Amino acid sequence: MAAPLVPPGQRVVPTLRRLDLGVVPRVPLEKWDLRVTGEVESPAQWSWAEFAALPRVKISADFHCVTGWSRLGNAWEGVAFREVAERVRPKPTAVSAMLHTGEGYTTSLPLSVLLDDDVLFATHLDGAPIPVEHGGPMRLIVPKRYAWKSAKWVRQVDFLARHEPGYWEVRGYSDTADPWTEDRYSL
Ligand SMILES: Nc1nc2c(c(=O)[nH]1)N[C@H]1C(S)=C(S)[C@@H](COP(=O)(O)O)O[C@H]1N2
Ligand SMILES: [Mo]
Repeated sequence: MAAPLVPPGQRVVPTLRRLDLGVVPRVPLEKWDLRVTGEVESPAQWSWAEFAALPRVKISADFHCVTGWSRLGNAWEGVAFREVAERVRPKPTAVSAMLHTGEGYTTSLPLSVLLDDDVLFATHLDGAPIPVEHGGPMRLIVPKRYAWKSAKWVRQVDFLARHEPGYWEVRGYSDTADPWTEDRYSL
C-alpha cells in the first residue's frame, strides 16, 4: 500500500489558510532586525540587508495545521536555522530555543529539532516574498511539526539552557507536535 499523502485527521486545501491571533505586525524593512540571544557564544543583531545576505536554501514541504488542514508542496526559500546557529555558536548548555515574534506570539523547540536539514527562516513562498499575512518578511518553517511551531514574523531567537513552553504549548497543545502520530494536545 502506498504511504498516505497527509497525516491522519488532515484534509488537503489548495492554499494556506491564514491563522494567527488577529494582529499583523507591519515593519518597514529598514526598521526590521533579527536578534539572536541567550546561550550562545556570539549574540547577533542583523539588519534586513545583513540577514538577506546570508547563504540561502530552498525546500519543498507540506504544512499541517492542527485545526485539520494541510497544504502540500510549499516551495519555501530562506536561511537555514543551522546557518544562523553556526554563526552565533550555541553554548554546550543550550538545549532549546524560544522564537519571539512581532505581535508577541512565541513558540519553542529543542535544538535537535531546529537543527534538522529542513528547518529554515523563510522569506519566500512559491517564488515570491511571503505576504505579510503569512509571516513576511520572515517566518520560521518546521515541516515535521504542526504549523503552530512555524512562527510568523520572527524577530528574536533566544537560545535556552532549559526548555520552556511557548504560547500554545502553555495552553494545552503538545510540546512535541508530531502530525504523523496526531500528537495535538498535551492533555
Ligand atoms: N507570529 C505568529 N506565528 C504563527 C501563529 C500566530 O498566531 N502568530 N499561528 C501559527 C499557526 S496555529 C498556524 S496554523 C500557522 C498559519 O500560518 P499561515 O497563516 O501562513 O497559514 O502560523 C503559525 N505561526
Ligand atoms: Mo494552526
